[in-house]
Amino acid sequence: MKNIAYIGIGSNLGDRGANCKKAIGLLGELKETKVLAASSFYETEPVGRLKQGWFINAAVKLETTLPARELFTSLQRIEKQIGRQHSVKNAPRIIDLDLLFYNQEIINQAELRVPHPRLHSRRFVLTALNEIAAKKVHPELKLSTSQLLARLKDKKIVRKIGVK
Ligand code: PH2
Ligand code: MG
Ligand code: MG
Repeated sequence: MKNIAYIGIGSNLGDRGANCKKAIGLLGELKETKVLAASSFYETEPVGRLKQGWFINAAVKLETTLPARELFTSLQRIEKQIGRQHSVKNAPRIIDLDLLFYNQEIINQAELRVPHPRLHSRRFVLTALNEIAAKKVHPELKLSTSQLLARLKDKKIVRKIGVK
């Protein structure tokens, strides 16, 4: 069965653009997985209490036969492969791959929540997602990405940068 998943990509350590590009390449190499669309890259002001460097963020659309749980462990494997060290929550990271949506599924497990629990309140996610999934409806909030973006309160800076 073909499944559609959206992945949020972020990096604020090292060569941020190269890290994101590498992640997209590795996502495309996953078993029976194709990258159907990729957003532009955005430079984004960090969200959260921790003082840290600006991020590069992007989003991609995947078609995959991997079940959500397997896709999630594959994302963790790719994060490791690119060199992510897991330290404290929300610490600066070489790469962060978040499973934003998996079909219209709602998953509430200890380690894995889909849709991503904070996607609707973050401009850096919604701006990238809106490029490739403006009409996609959030299965819990019943609003499309463009509707979520229109009513968003987050005022953090998100600016498109040229490179992909
Ligand atoms: N990720 C976080 C916390 N804050 N801020 C930006 N701009 N971009 C991110 O990807 C990001 C963040 C935790 O995953
Ligand atoms: Mg994240
Ligand atoms: Mg993450």
